[in-house]
Amino acid sequence: MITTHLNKLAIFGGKPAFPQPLHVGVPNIGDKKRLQARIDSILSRRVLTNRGPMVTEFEQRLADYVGVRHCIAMCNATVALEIVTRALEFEHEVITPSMTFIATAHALQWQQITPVFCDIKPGGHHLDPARIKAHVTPRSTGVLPVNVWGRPCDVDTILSVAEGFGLPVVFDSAHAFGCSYKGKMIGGFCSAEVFSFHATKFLNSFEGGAVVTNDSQLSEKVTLMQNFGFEDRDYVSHVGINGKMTEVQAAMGLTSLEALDRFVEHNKQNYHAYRSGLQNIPGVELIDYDERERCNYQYIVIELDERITSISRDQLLDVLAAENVDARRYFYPGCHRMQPYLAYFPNAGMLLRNTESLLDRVLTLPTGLAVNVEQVEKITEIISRVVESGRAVSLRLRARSGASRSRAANDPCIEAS
Ligand code: T4K
Repeated sequence: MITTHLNKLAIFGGKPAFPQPLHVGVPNIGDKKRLQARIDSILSRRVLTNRGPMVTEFEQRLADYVGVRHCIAMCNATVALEIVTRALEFEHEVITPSMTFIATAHALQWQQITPVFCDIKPGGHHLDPARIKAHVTPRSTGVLPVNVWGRPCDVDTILSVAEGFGLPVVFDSAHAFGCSYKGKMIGGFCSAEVFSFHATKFLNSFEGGAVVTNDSQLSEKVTLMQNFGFEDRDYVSHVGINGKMTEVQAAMGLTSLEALDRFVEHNKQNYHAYRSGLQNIPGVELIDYDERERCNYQYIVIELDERITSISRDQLLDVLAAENVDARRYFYPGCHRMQPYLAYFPNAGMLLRNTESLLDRVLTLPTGLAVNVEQVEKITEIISRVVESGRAVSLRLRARSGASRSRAANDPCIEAS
């Protein structure tokens, strides 16, 4: 009986639940006519870049929305992180989590700054303020926490710990545009924060990012640095780079911004559908959003407890992939287990136990405008069915990979997968 039931799963020969892959991060597109009109106006104006009117309008709207004094739009969030940390004179060592997209660490390493990886809170996903102290050395120059999934860090405690050591803080808020902390929009909490408007973010400008800050001097410096340091036509006052956002990016950003409420509402409905579909599955926990705050609901993240589900996260990933559900293991295996960090600090994991344990358990599921509630319900049904027969699915998958390994061992022409 269980065998018949399992045979229906695509991984064991059944028909995939979805004819086409469902992805994490398919871009949300706003009103195409509005976008096309904006692009037409750019083409007629023939101002394509170098901080034209579309970029300045986007910056103003972003600053108003977040409630900060300054916003500098950029080509992407990685370059924005590089520029703002450089403007703040971060150097030598900066304390940051490993539980993040590799861009956070690379933005530092690119400038020869060592990312000093700090663990996350036990049972949480964010930098643990209690562990910052252990990583502070005479070479520390800043802290770069991440508001991962758009859920805020323990902002107040981090700021007070950092202040105690005289360290400036920049939040990597790549995921957190449109979210709040204690009723105030994320973006204005420290020296500066950085948003991403990459295609996969709920609000996109194709590629794009922004530095937001209330510090006028910093804003001026960042503005110069993202334009080669040009203060005037023939006068360069800073080392700089090209971090500029183009007019077409800003046109997309503005069009996305107009549709923001619709994007959030859609994500919220998907989130609620995931929540009700997953709530009674033992060993599967959906990372929740605090609905007393503003949230963008752009990431649907589950944690799997294999001791209860009997099926591992990676096995579930494979089962879902066969059904055309392209879930992702963000941010496996963790920055500290990627190069060059692994080579530089092979034992970093010893101080990152919570991070390592979490990264072996998390899975990000598809959402956004390209995914609807019916599809979410189907995904949660699959997860429920698989976990119900977790042990049988796991044994069958293991037997299959064991068989393919032994076939490979007996046949030198076959490579084990
Ligand atoms: N800090 C943090 C904490 C971040 O998460 C990120 C970026 C950054 C900093 C740096 O921000 P940016 O410099 O990128 O502005 C994606 C994004 O590329 C990346 O922006 C994002 N975080 C990260 C979490 O996710 P990948 O490698 O997973 O993307 P990719 O291409 O596999 O896309 C995911 C899925 O989305 C695909 O399976 C299909 C779908 N997709 C993607 C694109 C780009 C589409 O359907 N259409 C598209 O155009 O990194």
